[in-house]
Amino acid sequence: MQVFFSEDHRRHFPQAELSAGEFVTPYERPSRVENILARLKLRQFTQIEAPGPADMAAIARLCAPDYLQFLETAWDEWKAAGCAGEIIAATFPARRMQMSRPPRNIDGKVGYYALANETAITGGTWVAALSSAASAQAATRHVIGGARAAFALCRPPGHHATADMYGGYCFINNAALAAEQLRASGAARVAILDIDFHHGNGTQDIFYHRDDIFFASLHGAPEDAFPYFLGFADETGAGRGEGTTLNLPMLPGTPYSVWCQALKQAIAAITAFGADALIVSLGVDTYKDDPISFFRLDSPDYLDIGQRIAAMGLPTVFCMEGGYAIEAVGVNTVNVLEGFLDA
Ligand code: 7XA
Ligand code: ZN
Repeated sequence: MQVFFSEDHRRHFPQAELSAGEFVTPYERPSRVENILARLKLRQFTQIEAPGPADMAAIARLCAPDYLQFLETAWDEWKAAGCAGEIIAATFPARRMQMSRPPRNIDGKVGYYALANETAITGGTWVAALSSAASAQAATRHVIGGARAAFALCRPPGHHATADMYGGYCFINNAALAAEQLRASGAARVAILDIDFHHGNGTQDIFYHRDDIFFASLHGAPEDAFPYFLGFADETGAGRGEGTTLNLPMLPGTPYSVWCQALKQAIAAITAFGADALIVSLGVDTYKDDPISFFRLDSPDYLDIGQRIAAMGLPTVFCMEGGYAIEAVGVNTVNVLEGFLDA
């Protein structure tokens, strides 16, 4: 399976994440992909390619222009305002405040475009986010060109990013870009299967009113898990999109036996939808030892997941999302790909 990956991910390496009331080294860090790359090489995934430049026109079609402008210029504005540290959001438009007026002040703007404050922006974030999007675009091009599957080793991840907000370590929604690209290439119906531990609120938000893109997500129940405010089972799509969103939230301690039933349900729904192509938001923070999550999947389970996804028989783009148990992230991620190839 062809892998697309950009070294520019390293340009995004914030030093601080606000977690449990303390500043810690961010869980989402470069060593995650280094571990995945090492495992890919060990398991003879030798076709690893740099993606080339991002298709900016496609990104501009997906995201709000003011949001992209913000991402591109935030660091310079922040520094020009005399801010010493990394960009961290502090003030948000909360209930009954104005949601539609981006402030002039950079501190205000940051809160306006952020959906949470664990995600810092640094001088290299914009370049890294574009390189991650470029990997998703290149992997999708490869599948459009006839390959059965491709793996976009995206970092930073994407599924929390909406068209106009960043957070949850995400800036540009890579899976959404892939879905639109597949649609533009002629796939009439596209499905996104999000198996990351966290609900893909950004992907859901982008496609909530669409009847041509199905979104299914297996995740920690929002009552218990980030992003807390979306991903409930009764969110099923709206307007023309009614019925094209499927949320399968699960409780703390969920083992693979239970999780796998949800996977089967999601696969059955995607099959019934009649998808012509599939994108997998591939997070492995469902792993039992993940430091910020609470499911109990084990490494061999990821082989089984890959096999079940392959049995759908669809052209498939895998986009990397989360997974923070650094020592196991490579084995678990590559197990999904190997399970897919072995099926
Ligand atoms: O899939 N999304 C992630 O893995 C990022 C979750 C960020 C959680 C931050 C909680 N303070
Ligand atoms: Zn996650």
